This record gives sequence, C-alpha cells and structure tokens, in this order.
Amino acid sequence: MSQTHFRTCNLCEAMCGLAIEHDGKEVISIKGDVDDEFSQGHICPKALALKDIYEDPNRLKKPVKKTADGWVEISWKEAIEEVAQALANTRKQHGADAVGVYSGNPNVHNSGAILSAPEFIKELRTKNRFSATSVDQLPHQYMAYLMYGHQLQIPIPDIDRTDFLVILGANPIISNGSLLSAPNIKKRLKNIQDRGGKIVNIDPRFTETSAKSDQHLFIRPGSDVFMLLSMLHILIEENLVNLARFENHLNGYEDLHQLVKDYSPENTAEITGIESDVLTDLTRQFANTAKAVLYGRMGVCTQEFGGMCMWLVNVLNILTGHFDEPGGYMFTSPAIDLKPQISKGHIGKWKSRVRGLPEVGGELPSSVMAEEILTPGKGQIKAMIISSGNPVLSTPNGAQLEKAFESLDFMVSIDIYINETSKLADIILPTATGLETDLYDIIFHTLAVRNTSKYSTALFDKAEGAKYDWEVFRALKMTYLKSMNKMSLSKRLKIGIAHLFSPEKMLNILLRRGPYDLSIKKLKQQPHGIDLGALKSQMPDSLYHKDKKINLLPNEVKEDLKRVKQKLDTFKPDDFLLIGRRQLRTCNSWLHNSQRLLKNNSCQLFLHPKDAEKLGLQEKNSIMVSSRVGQVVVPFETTEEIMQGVVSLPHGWGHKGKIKLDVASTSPGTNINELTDENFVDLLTGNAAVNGVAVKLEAHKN
Ligand SMILES: Nc1nc2c(c(=O)[nH]1)N[C@H]1C(S)=C(S)[C@@H](COP(=O)(O)OP(=O)(O)OC[C@H]3O[C@@H](n4cnc5c(=O)[nH]c(N)nc54)[C@H](O)[C@@H]3O)O[C@H]1N2
Ligand SMILES: Nc1nc2c(c(=O)[nH]1)N[C@H]1C(S)=C(S)[C@@H](COP(=O)(O)OP(=O)(O)OC[C@H]3O[C@@H](n4cnc5c(=O)[nH]c(N)nc54)[C@H](O)[C@@H]3O)O[C@H]1N2
Ligand code: SF4
Ligand SMILES: [Mo]
Repeated sequence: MSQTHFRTCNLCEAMCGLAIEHDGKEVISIKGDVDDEFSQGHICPKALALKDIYEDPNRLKKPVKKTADGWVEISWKEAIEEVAQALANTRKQHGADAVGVYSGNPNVHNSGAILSAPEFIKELRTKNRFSATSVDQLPHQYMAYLMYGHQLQIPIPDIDRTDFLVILGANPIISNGSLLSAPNIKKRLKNIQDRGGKIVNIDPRFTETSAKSDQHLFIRPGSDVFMLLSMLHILIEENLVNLARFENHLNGYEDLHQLVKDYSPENTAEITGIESDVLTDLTRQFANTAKAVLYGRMGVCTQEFGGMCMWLVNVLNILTGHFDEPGGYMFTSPAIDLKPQISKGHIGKWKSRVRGLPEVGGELPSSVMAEEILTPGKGQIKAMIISSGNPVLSTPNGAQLEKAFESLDFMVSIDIYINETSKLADIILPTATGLETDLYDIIFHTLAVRNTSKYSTALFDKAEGAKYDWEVFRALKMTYLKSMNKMSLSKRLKIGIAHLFSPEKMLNILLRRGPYDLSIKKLKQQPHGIDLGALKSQMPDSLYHKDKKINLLPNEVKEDLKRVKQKLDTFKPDDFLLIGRRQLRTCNSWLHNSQRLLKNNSCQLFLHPKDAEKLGLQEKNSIMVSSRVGQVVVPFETTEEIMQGVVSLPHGWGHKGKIKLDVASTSPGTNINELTDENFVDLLTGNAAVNGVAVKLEAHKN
C-alpha cells in the first residue's frame, strides 16, 4: 500500500514542499505538495534526484580508508578513532593552526549539521577555517555586519509586493532564488508584471531571467560598482534622495556626496557598457516608484568589487526610501532566530599567514587555502577536514588545491561520495542524507520572502549503524578531546549533558524562545508548514548597532573606494572575460550522478558569434581557454545572448581522476575553477572573484 510523505526539499534555497509517494521502502513518485503553505505545489527537476541519491549504488554507506589496495571499509569506531588521533597528533606536533577545516554548501541545508559542526570546529582552536561562504555570499554578510551590526542581518527583496525589481547578477529563473527563498519564483516574478510592475535585469548574458524581464541591459563583467556609483551620483545630483523615516538613523550620509562626484554616468559608460541616458532613466524610475527594490547576488558578489557592489545595493535601497518598507529591501522575523546565539561578526582579528588577508566572521578566504597548505613554516596546514564540500571543483585554482590536498599528512572528508575532493582523503566518513534526515531550514527561513516555519521528518530510517552528520561531529568532538587529553571530568559532564539534546530537542528550545509560540510538536501537526505572514518593517529597532543608526559609510568602504577609483582611471579592456553559469539540472558539483539530471545537460562554453568569427573557429573545433593559472579545452556554442568579449562556462563539472561516480564520469565536463585564479579576489572582503576572470581563447582542432 502506498503512502504519501510530506517534507521540504533540501537541495536549494527555495524550500519547496514535496509530496513523496512511497511504499515504506521505495519512492514511487515525487511531486510538488500543493498544500504547502509556502511553495503551493511548485517543484523543479532537481527534486526527483532525491530518489536517485537515496538509491545511488555509488553512495558510500560505511566509512572507507585508503590503502595500497584501494579503499577498504572500516568500522565507525575505528574510523572516528583514527581521524581523531590523526588530528590530535597534527596539533600536538605542529600546533592548532596545522589543522584546517572547509565546510561546504549542503551543511547549510542540514539543521543537524548547523547545530553541531561549530561545536566540534571550535575545539580545534584553529585559525584556518574556510567555507563555501567566501566563494559565495560573503559580501552580503560583510555589509550586514558593518551597516546593520550583525552578519546575519541580511535584507531580502520583497518581490511579492514590489512594483519595480532590478535584478543584478542573479538568474533566479534557474537558481530558484538565493538569499531570497521564494519557491516558484517564476510565478512571483510574473505577478509583478501582472500587477503592472516592471522587472529590469542587468547581466553580461541575456539569461533565462532576462527573457522574463521587461528590460535587459548588458554590463561588462566586474564593472557593476561603477554603474552603481553612477546611480548614486544621479540620485544625489537630481535630488532624488528620500531618507524617509531614516533621516535620523544614518551615519555618514553627508560624506557620500563628495565620494560619488567623479562617477557621473557619462564617466562610467565606457567601462560598464551602459549608456548614460539609459542609466539615468533607470535610476529615475527606481527612485520614483513607491515600491521598488534593487537585488544583487552571485554575479555581483563573486567578483573583483563584490563588497563594494553589496554596499551600494544596500545604500541605493536605503537612500530611495525602499528600505524596510513593503515592496522594498526588508528583513525577516524568523521563528528561529540564530542571530542572538551567534557572534555579530568581526573583521581582521587575524590574518592569513601567507598573503595576509583578514578573517571575516572567523573564516579566512577559501582562495588562500592552497597556499596555506603548500607554504612551509609555522602555522602551515598539515591536515584538513572537509565536510559536505567539494572545493577542488568549487574554489579557485582547483588544480593547485588538488596538489595541496595531495601533499597533506592527513585528510578526512565527511561526504557521501568518492568525488574529486574526497578521493584525496585518507578516510571518508559517509553520512545519512536527504530523505533519511529530519530538517528544519534554520538559515533559509531567515532569508525568505515570507515568514514561514516547517519541520520535516525523515521519510526513511537511516541504514543500520549509519550516522547522521550531527552524530559524526559529536563523535569526532568527544574522541578528539580524549585524544588531546582535554576531557576533564567537568568537560565530560558538560558535553554529556549537551549531547542529551538531539537536534530535534535543540530546535524545539529555539522555537519556544521565538516570537510565535511554536514547538516541534505543533510543527509536526502541520506537515505542509505554517505561514507566519508577510515581512514586517522593523528598523531601527532591530539594528544591532548600539546607537540604532545605520552605518552608511563604513571606514572599510571609504578605503576601498580608492581601489575603485584606480580601476576607473587605469581601465583598459581585456581580451576576454570569463563568467559562470548555473544550469537547471545541477546543484553545484554534486548532482551529475543522477542520470535523469545528467541527460540533456552538458558543459559548454558560450561565446558571441562575432568573437567566434574573429578567432576563426570552425564548427568541429573546440576552444582552448587559458588564464594565469590554467588551460582547458572545451566544446563551445555560439549565441548572441552573450556580450561580445565575454564567455560563460557552468561550474561544478570536471569529474575525473579516481572518483566513484559512475554516471557523472560518462560526461565529465570541464572544471571552470581550473581557470579561476586564487589571486583574483575582492580585496575588501576576501571573496573569490570567479566572475570576470581574464582569459585568452584559441581555436583547438579536435
Ligand atoms: N566558478 C564558480 N565557482 C563556484 C560557484 C560559481 O558560481 N562559479 N558557486 C559557488 C557557490 S555559490 C557555492 S555554494 C559553492 C559550493 O561549493 P561546495 O560546497 O564546496 O561544493 P558542492 O558542490 O556543494 O559540494 C557538496 C558536497 O557535499 C556532499 N554532500 C551532499 N549531501 C551531503 C550530506 O548530506 N552530508 C555530507 N556530509 N555531504 C553531503 C556532496 O557529495 C559534495 O561532495 O561553489 C562555489 N563555486
Ligand atoms: N539549478 C541550480 N540552482 C542553484 C544552484 C545550482 O548549482 N543549480 N546553486 C545554488 C547556490 S549554492 C546559489 S549560491 C544560488 C545562486 O543563485 P544566483 O545568484 O541566481 O546565481 P547564478 O545563477 O550563478 O547567477 C549569477 C548571474 O550573474 C551573472 N554575472 C556574472 N558576472 C557578472 C557581473 O560581473 N555582473 C553582473 N551584473 N552579472 C554577472 C551571470 O551571467 C549569472 O546570470 O543558486 C542556487 N540554486
Ligand atoms: S526549486 Fe530547489 S527546493 Fe524547489 S524542488 Fe527544486 S531544488 Fe528543491
Ligand atoms: Mo551557493
């Protein structure tokens, strides 16, 4: 007899409700849950892969250890003890910083991991902590901390109520929205137009989102900061600034006038490729529409001026009265608010050993990971822990990172597959995942377009003896502390008590502390989730700065403006600029092992037909693409949908070497991060600049 189980999809930020028909052992079908309070039946092709992941014969079920004869299964007890001992030995011999940690994206979609990983990582006392944050949203957190006083106080564009949406460097029709959880975003965007509103998309490629917009503007990769400064220039010159109720809650407003003087739209048109009258018109419309919002994401974060772009996105929304108002840039009121529990943030408490880049919120940029492993000296990383991450495919100069990982004394991956990164580990600890886990989307409820709350229980039991990520972190913590001889009686007691609380119990406490009188019991009675209403105005009360003022012009920003000015003054166009591309049937690097997602999906370079002609490309050629750090040969497709002088390649491909991904290996594709450059970072935040990388192209005869 088949039954239906309701739960939230954990694959992207949209939090779609799923209705999963099953017979207790197997999934029969996965459909959108039409009764889900938030997603109302929406689903994308990726959700079906949850079945494939569950059934994937390549998925590891038991810990494995690398031996001369290949991988061999070992018991959990042996695996945990060996890992803990290796980490402890490294620390005793070389100091705490000799152990590095990298946390990847699926951790954020895993409430058990969110609630347990930091407790383990803290005990390592290492400064060498890295994560996917610095190849992603770091500039958002950086500016949230400086401007509003907390790194997680990140505003969300209220697309459900806006009448004018400017989308800069995001492709939500494919990505389903980021730092903007909004299931069925296609419909939500269409609703803007249906109520007479307008969508403008600014992107070096005419994307799937551009096609749904009312206006698309091509922009030269990495030049957004100049366009945004010009918008600010126009606002000030034309007296379009509307401080609304923030008049007395801003620090630094007066100083802005002087700073944007040089950035008239005429002055920036050459570098951006956007004509001055087009930009002036756009700025006027944005300022004069009551409910308008400017939204910037990956394309403007992971580039040379990611921090400045996110600063300007915030500033422009604030100065036009589109801040903390319905239809503008708003904050959520989540049922579980982690902000009071975690650090507000900090910058530069320590610096990376080799290049001297500052930590942000306790992490160093992932772009320095390889050099911290490869450069000898005190504090050199000798052992790495990778959890739910595939940095060989997802961080700049993947080839160098692969070499760095190979040189380590010890490496452990907490991962479900033997892939491009975990293949380099000494031990892999595989966890129960997806349909086998309980889930409360702590982070994404905090970044959603409506206040909602939902708890999903596991559909299937984990296999006998298997462990969840949170169980692995807890076991590692205990055993590591024992190996370090740091288990005093009081510590043992404290941890013993803490570990009496499962993630479910911890979530229950957090929910009960929240503003909505919720509990896990109540949420379990509502398997389609609970809608807690539209976003509410809450500033300046919810500012974390003591003076309850927005820091409109942080010193760090003032300083970085010099770098911007220098770029403007010395600008000369590069040969070609490389940008990234997300595809509907991918989830970063790790869903290519699902046949249904891999088919109809491939890794090709997009370039403009006129560029192809200039390069003398023939149809049967491939292209050799080279950058400062690497060279790859890729198949290409010409399209007028990309700007001349720009090429685009999707990330997450490059499935090669001694991996165990039978499906993905049939269509390996090319790793774009063999071209992206670890030295090309946003110097303000340390975020990787994986967009706007200078490359050379050459025809390659197959
Ligand atoms: N050039 C370029 N590079 C990029 C990007 C880009 O746009 N362009 N995007 C960046 C972004 S936004 C991100 S978020 C990063 C992602 O970077 P990463 O997080 O490093 O990479 P993922 O591909 O998400 O890898 C996730 C890993 O987790 C494993 N995994 C999946 N589920 C589980 C689980 O439940 N438990 C455990 N333990 N492991 C699991 C998978 O097998 C896989 O190895 O990539 C970044 N890299
Ligand atoms: N299908 C699918 N969905 C996903 C993911 C996935 O891998 N596949 N990954 C998830 C993750 S981890 C994240 S973080 C989100 C990201 O979600 P989005 O932020 O929507 O990211 P992208 O789709 O990479 O869109 C970035 C856009 O920026 C453009 N761009 C590149 N360089 C520049 C530039 O210099 N200036 C401007 N203005 N634009 C530029 C690119 O052409 C692209 O259209 O997606 C999530 N959703
Ligand atoms: S849009 Fe995201 S959350 Fe929704 S079904 Fe697709 S992968 Fe899952
Ligand atoms: Mo991401």
